[in-house]
Amino acid sequence: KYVGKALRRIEDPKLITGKGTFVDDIQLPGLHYVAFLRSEYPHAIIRVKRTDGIFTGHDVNPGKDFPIPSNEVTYAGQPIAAVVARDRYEAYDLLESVEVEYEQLPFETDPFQAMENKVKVYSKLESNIFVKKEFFSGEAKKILEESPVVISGELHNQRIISTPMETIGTVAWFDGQRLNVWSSTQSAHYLRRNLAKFLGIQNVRVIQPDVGGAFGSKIITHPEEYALSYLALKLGIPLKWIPTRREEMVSAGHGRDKWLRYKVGVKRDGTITSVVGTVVGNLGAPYQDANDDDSGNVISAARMLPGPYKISHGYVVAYGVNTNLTPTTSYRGAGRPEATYFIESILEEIATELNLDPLDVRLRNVVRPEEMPYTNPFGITYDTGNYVELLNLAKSYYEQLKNEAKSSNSCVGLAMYVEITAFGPWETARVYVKYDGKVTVISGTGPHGQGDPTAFAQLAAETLEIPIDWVDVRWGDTEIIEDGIGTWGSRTLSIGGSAVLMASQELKKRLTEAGAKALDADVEEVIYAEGKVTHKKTGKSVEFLDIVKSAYKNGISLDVTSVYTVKKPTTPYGVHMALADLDRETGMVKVRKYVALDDVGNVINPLLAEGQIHGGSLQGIGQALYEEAVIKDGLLENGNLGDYSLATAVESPKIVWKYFTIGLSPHPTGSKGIGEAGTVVGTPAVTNAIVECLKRKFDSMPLKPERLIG
Ligand code: MCN
Ligand code: MO
Repeated sequence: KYVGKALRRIEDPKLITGKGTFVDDIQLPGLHYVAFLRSEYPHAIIRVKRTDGIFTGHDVNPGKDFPIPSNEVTYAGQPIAAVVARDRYEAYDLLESVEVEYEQLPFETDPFQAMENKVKVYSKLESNIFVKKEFFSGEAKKILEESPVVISGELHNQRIISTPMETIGTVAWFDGQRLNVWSSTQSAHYLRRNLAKFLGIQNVRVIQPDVGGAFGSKIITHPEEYALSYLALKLGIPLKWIPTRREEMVSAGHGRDKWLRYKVGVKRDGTITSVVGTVVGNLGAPYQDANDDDSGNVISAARMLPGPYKISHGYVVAYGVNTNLTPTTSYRGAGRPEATYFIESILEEIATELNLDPLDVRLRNVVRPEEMPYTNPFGITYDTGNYVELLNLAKSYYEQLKNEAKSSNSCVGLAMYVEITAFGPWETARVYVKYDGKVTVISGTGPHGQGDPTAFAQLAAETLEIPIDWVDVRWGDTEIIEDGIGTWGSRTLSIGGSAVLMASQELKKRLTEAGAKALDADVEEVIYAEGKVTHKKTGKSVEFLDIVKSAYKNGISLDVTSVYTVKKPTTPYGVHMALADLDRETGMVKVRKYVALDDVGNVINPLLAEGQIHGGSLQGIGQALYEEAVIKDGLLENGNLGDYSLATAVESPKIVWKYFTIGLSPHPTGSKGIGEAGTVVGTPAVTNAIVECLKRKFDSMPLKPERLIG
């Protein structure tokens, strides 16, 4: 009744009437404000003069350069001292009085140079190479040599900046017994674990208030969050920290910045025979939380390089390298957009070189349905789906877009993807009914704009066969559910939702038991339907509220917590197409129309899923055409929203979304993730359109107007 319906979000009325509570709305008696002084240089030894109200690395973690440096800074924008004041204006005024001496050191921002270790980006590192991993199968190098056609080159998926509407920010208050933390985060539980470990105390409560987006940048615990919590514990007064947009852009959400050097063997008919590649990720400065996170994405970019194509011979080596730039973290798609941009640019190059139709080249190479589940040469298993069928379904849309393109200044780009979503290790859900008959669903995840709470309500209402407005959904507080993982990797609906489903099913059992008690019958003699329990023989029934009363009277607990453990992630896939108009005189590109076809298994709420495709694809378009972190001499030059161009509603094309449920996921919801699909594939769909127009390849993005003329 509810699952599969395009319901509007239950969380919206509060948010769109301005009644949300974001971290900056938190007020506490005696609240003080913290601001951070930030390094002006990419690499230097610092000496900060310690005076009243100014806290340095020596105060927070003496002798260590974590979470804020005592001695050595490794990127411009790194927090180096904190000031505490009565309000935000006083805090920023106070910052100006802090005296810092910098002794500049040689710095390196290029990852290939950094790999040579001539300049150590941090004096305590043994090597700038944070991680190196190789993956291979078959005889990639030999087959490559024997291939009739070899294409080769370098591609850069540029550094971009995650820019949610709300910046990061934290309030922390030690009440004498417990440290209470409110943070604009993607996971209250994860932040609690990190803070408890760093501070060496157990009694930490973290609350995720309403969050205005994150896109991956609020997964890790940021240095300021550690430092602020430490100061709150030490000073015993409530502290608030909210960065300015510029501070956020120099320090918080850098992502991507991954390179591929490749050689690909191809037959004349477009069949790929071998892929040999080196993937290098510029991780930026040493910061364990960020480097652990994004080096995983470098490896994922390497292992997903084959895309949905059957490539038996492959060799790839992946490096995650430290430099003197802002540390990178997960940014929507996290490794899969890079892999997809790499392989889809390569397929476009094959089509151009061999004069083949882009859709035909893909059809020739995709994994066949009879080969599913398929394990790619780098060990990633694609579970379910039919890539051939989806490409065939895409044909008519592709032809139609080409017809709409008409002139040679309008071109259609096509890109396909397979990605991995719904990561483990597990997720929790708690579902309970109070005496008033209201059903509360609590999730251990941390949705922050995606709409999962509405889907959770749909799953619970459908399982319990009750009206959806009896269901209340809550999340983002470590006190209301024992533990949790969080929201990232498009896992929330599939994994968090599966936990909700399990808990709701168990609750239904208990309600049935309570209903039977009320009817003086055995459980076998009754059935539960539409929120009522009915005696099969007598036809007598009890209403929901009376079932609940019977449960309380008979000591049957209606409070269920379930943990759903993930055995494997799952692999959604799709084909996206962009119709772009190129003004050959000015080089301006306008994406006029965008068609997205996705198979994400069961779709629980098509409206929510479509919203994800709209936002995600527009971000994908933004990376192709507009976004880049411009860095000169180790300093970010466009760290503000005037200079950093994001795609807005004005740049948005008409987006058409169709979904096909061909391959179910192994999770109880049958769903695969869709939260990142648009950014995974949107970028190459657009760059490929421009390659179609200009018949020349590009090795980096964004495709700015000045690069497209002449
Ligand atoms: N959905 C569905 N059926 C499916 C899959 C999803 O109905 N088969 C719905 C879900 O109910 C949910 C939405 O689509 O409302 C996305 O669900 P899911 O794919 O599980 O992704 P997550 O909720 O885990 O979201 C995480 C993902 C990530 S990793 C980033 S980054 C990202 C994204 O979501 N950041 C976002 N989308 C964002 N959207 C907003 N508004 N803000 C962000 O910061
Ligand atoms: Mo994410």
